[in-house]
Amino acid sequence: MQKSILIIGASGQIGTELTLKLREINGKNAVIASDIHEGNEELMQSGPFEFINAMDFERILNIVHKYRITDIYLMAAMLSATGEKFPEKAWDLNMNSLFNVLNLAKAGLIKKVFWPSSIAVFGPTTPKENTPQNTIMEPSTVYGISKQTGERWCEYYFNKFNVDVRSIRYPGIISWKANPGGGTTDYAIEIYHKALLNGAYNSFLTKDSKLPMMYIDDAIDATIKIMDAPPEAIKIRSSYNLAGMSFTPEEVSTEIIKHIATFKISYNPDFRQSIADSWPKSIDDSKAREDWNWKHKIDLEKMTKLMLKNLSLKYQE
Ligand code: AKB
Repeated sequence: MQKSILIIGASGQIGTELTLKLREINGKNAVIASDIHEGNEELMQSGPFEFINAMDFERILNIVHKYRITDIYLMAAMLSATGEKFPEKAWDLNMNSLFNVLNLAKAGLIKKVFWPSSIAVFGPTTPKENTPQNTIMEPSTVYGISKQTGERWCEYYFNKFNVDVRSIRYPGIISWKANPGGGTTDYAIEIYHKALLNGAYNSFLTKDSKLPMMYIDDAIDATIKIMDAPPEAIKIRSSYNLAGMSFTPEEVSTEIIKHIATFKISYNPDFRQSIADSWPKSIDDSKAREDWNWKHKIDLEKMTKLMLKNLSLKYQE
């Protein structure tokens, strides 16, 4: 059967690059982008686009019929920092959108679902270094609570209804094509923009706030790998730990100084500090490596080169 993919939340940070990559692999007409607002020019010109509110079941159903969709990637979510400002909205969006898609799969209308979870499922009582796949999970943000609950529902739909849902716990994702939206790890993107634009950055996390992070190319690669794996290889149906690198604001700054010698960083922690403090510092992702052959490629040094090169070209346009 021909694959026909729907990306919900395609105009966002990860959705944009995921759509572009899936179109490169499957052909532009096999990948339908959708969101509540238009994406950047590259996304909008690369193939079909539909307006979809992820909470509107009838609208999603309509698009599933229209394009005979087989696979859905649900990338719409309210992230950790914005979620703390709008807790009920975050809960409604993050949970209802997931039920909409899981129920389509339960009804046999689509074949496969990708739903991202996050390191936010962990909390202050979780072991911080090399956080295991199975461990104490007491998230303290609305976003984290919604992702942990979502993981339980994914596993439940797989066990009870045989829904082929696959998920990974994204660390902070660093990218340059589309802006991030309301996360705690967003400092690690802003810092590159400000380094190029102002030569200085005022960090909202302290200098030693170490967090798990990943360059976008690795995140997209992992997403496509888990979706392409044979069903029997996917032994975890809640969500897989996934790791690339871990670093602090001070370490990114040291790396940037290798390229922009005059770069200066200052620290002015805000409400996002307590979110960062509740999350792991590093992640054990050996299960993903064993089960579906996951390998990351990009470290802090390579990522810094890529971010500065691509953003300077973007700013010259
Ligand atoms: C956030 O900071 O909220 C996200 C995440 C780690 O899921 N980037």
